[in-house]
Amino acid sequence: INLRTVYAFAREMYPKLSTEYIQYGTAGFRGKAEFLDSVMFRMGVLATLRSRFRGGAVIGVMITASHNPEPDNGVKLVDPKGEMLDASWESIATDLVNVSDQDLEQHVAKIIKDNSIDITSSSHVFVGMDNRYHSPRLLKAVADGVIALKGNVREFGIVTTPMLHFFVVAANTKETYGKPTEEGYYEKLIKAFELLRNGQLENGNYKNNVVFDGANGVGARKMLQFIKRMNKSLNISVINQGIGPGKINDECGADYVKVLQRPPISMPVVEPFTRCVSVDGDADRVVYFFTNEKGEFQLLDGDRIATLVAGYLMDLVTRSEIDLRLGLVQTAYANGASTDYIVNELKFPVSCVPTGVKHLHHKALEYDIGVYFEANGHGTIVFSDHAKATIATASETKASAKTLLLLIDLINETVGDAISDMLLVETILNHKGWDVKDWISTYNDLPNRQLKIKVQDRNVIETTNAERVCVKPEGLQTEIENVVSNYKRGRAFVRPSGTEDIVRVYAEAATKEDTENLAYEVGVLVQ
Ligand code: NG1
Ligand code: ZN
Repeated sequence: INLRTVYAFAREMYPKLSTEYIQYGTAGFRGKAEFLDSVMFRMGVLATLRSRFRGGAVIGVMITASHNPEPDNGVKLVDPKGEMLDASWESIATDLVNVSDQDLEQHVAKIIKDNSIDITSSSHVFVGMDNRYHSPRLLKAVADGVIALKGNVREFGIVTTPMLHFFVVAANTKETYGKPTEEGYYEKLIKAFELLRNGQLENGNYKNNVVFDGANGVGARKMLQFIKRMNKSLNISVINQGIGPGKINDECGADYVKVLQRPPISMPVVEPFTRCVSVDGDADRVVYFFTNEKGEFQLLDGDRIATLVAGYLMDLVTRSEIDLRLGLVQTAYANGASTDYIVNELKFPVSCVPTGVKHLHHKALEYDIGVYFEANGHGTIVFSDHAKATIATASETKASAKTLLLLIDLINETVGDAISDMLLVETILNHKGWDVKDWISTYNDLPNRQLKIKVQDRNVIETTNAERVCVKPEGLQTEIENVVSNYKRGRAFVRPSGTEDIVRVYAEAATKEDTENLAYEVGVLVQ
């Protein structure tokens, strides 16, 4: 392989247009699409090297800016087991993207040497993208990066982020996880879902219909595909389908609904207490919401899903008379009331980790059954090999264990998957005979508020203790604590965002008014 080709490609087709430093953050590289061509090309190169480094295992590259606005795009790498790119390679990615075109060839040679990569070995890269109009152009750049290093590239076109993770894992497990195709994905989830329904479409308070807000993103398209393949086992009406003038995530989708705590645009008139679901632009996050009889908006976010799932799994494990270690992983953004409920009512072990799925996923792997969710609706459940074997054995005699076994197939263990998570929630509510009223009455959320604060350099803020305590700049934490102490059930923290050039403020307190004031006061301290 001649590394000259890499340089030639880069110079001729993907020149670096901006010298602004960019960093591989919580969700890979993000930015305005027009500056990302060279980033994409180089990530194609890196994915090829990473695949060779991992003995030829498939590496995934997903092109999306998730819940961010339409002009943005981004790219993240998926490691062989479906995990986010290993942290030790994040800095390799950052350095590679920031070198000049002139230095690129030498830099690639250095990565190869430093990591003892056999450049002649085989390499496999899977690429997927969301439905932003600039994604196809950027996908070509990634593919050219792979081709420049003579790797094998397989393009999946428009897919959700969790679908791409699924394909990577399916291919790397020699298809024991599933078939690495779009049909293979639908087939596995729908089969499990319909077996779990077992013909029982309505039960108690549970009604068999939902409204699905697709955020004008890929989730909408894929949900329409699900509907075509399902045996009317769930009536789903899809809004914000992404056809027409609606822009991705614009006044719709999981992030909008969660952060602004209001329904998305284009909501049809529905009966009070109708279950509504919002996913984000690449369908790895999901939240539920509804309006009550007074027309008030009510949110059921990632914390609600986590507690629902945790309680249900615990119940099944107990009834199956098997001994497995269950645990739930949250971040500092989890509503305090949800944590209290899990600890005091469900008596479920909980841990708190820094923001970002990689941290949650990693921690969840420490349990036999690890449930993890960010408050924004990003999460899933992972089962250890020991758990799978134990459940399989018990399923021969216990109906509850048989249900658990089917749930494993319904869950996309590789990463948070909005559609799979939604089908899981639907299954649990159906089995319990619950409507949203039953679900929301398990505990009362504390009012909470997030603010985005623009500062000169967000990285002057450093945190510890899973981001709940600020250690730099000095003195800020004491000031925050002083403010917080004036509020009943008050809690607040600040941290630099890993995906936007801002500092995030989170506040919760006993009343809505207190929460607003607390968030404001902490925001002022940061500015
Ligand atoms: P940052 O921008 O680092 O807060 C946001 C979300 C994360 C995660 C990433 C990736 C919040 C508060 N933060 O990260 O949970 O989802 O985006 O998409 O929701
Ligand atoms: Zn997303």
